Amino acid sequence: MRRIPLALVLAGTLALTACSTTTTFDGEGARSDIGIQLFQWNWDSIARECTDVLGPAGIAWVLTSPPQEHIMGSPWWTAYQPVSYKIESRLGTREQFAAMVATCHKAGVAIIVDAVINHMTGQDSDGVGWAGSEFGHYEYPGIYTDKDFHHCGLSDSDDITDYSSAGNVQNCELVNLADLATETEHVQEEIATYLNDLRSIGVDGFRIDAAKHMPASDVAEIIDRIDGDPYIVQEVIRSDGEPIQPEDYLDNGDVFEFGLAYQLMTWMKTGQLSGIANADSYGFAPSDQARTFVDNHDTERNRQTLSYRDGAKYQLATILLLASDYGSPVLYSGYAFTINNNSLPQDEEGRVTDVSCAKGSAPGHDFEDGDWVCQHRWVGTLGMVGWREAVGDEPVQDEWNEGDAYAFGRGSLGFVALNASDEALEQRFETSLPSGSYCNVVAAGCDVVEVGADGSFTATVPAWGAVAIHVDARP
Ligand code: LM2
Ligand code: CA
Repeated sequence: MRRIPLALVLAGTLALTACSTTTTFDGEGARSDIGIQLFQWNWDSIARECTDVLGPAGIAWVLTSPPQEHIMGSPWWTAYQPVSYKIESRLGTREQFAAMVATCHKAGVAIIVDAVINHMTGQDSDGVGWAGSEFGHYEYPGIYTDKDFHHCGLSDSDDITDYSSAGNVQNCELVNLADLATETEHVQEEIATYLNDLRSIGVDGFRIDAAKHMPASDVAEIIDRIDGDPYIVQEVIRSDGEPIQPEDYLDNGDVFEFGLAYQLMTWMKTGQLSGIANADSYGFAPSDQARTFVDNHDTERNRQTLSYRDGAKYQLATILLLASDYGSPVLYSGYAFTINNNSLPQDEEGRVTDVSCAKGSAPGHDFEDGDWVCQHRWVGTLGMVGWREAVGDEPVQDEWNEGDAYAFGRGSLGFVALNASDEALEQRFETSLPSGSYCNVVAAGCDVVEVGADGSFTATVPAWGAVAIHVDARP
């Protein structure tokens, strides 16, 4: 299994006063290559989750929501309109942020920050940000003035209007968001100062938000200015026929593979789960630089992928994602909503309130707006996190494929059978596992599976469910 090159302070606390001397960690200490996006979780809640769940499960890192000062307002997306680079937001104070980093490190979990660096706000009138900084659309006192922004002149509003033109996509405004002149020395320096401030607190890496909207060479120059060797994953949404593709950014670091997320939804509809064994034939990014996912905060809203709403199907897609040898997975955990813009759980001042998981540890519940879904705690997901750790780098083998069902092993260490249909499936599977008793790790408790001397077992795979066994989970 590919392990991520992160700077991780395993020994816990890195004092706030320490400069950029993060201990470089080459991935040895991480038990898995699995990341998780905890969307809009506040810092105190992430810290607790690292200690209670993520560290014990062997999750390598958490992707946080943007930590910088943002515009006022109740929707979640205020976070994507930076007002300054103060680490002071609805998710918590700088002190709370630093405490989270230290706590997660102690639990063996690295912190990756969502870095919003393509733009500032999209507000046409002047305002005051969350931490009290004044701003205008193209004026951020002490940081940026009008000359630091693009005014592309390619459309009436200066908004992006043409995704077939790289210049339009990279120099015009994404939904009116003031577009930084990322090719300039000054802008690169301000951004790097922000990212290095985060590094000084112990942050291990960055998600580069809206990377498609910046030339790959600008992103490279910014990364060059960052201290040490942070982990980088870039958001470049794949869309066929566009001039800018994720592959253009591979020299800078990893990329999210949106193509796989779209296919996972398709495969759950067509029952062609075995398609994942041929991921390379779909024109996806190379496996060792692909960050795979079932959904993220944007796609669960624009409905281009499955989401928690799809219940058992979503769980099944997550099981397939974690079992696959293509790419390295990023789990997602957010809150329930019916309208994209609303329902972020918050107090009267707008502070995001602490997470408490609303429902049980399996899909199949109805959620109220604002409920924290905690889909990463579902038994099938946590069970497969352990399964992925157990099978390591072993190759896919012993594939079996019939109708809407698909099964495969990873060497002689683990085997999984998935059933994408409304009917339960009783089937005999041939595996390379040693004979003996195993626990089905995607079911609650230990549902025993007996593997015979010839390596085969017979099991009932539930409708829209799976059976997964591995050598480290025995009764
Ligand atoms: C991203 N990646 O490239 C984020 O993943 C995505 O969540 C962000 O959009 C986007 N890029 C900008 O960082 C979100 C949200 C938008 C929202 C923006 C800015 O999906 O709806 O736009 O954040 O907050 C909102 C309004 C939009 C308005 C804009 C500017 O929805 O109508 O445009 O603010 O005021 C006039
Ligand atoms: Ca841009």
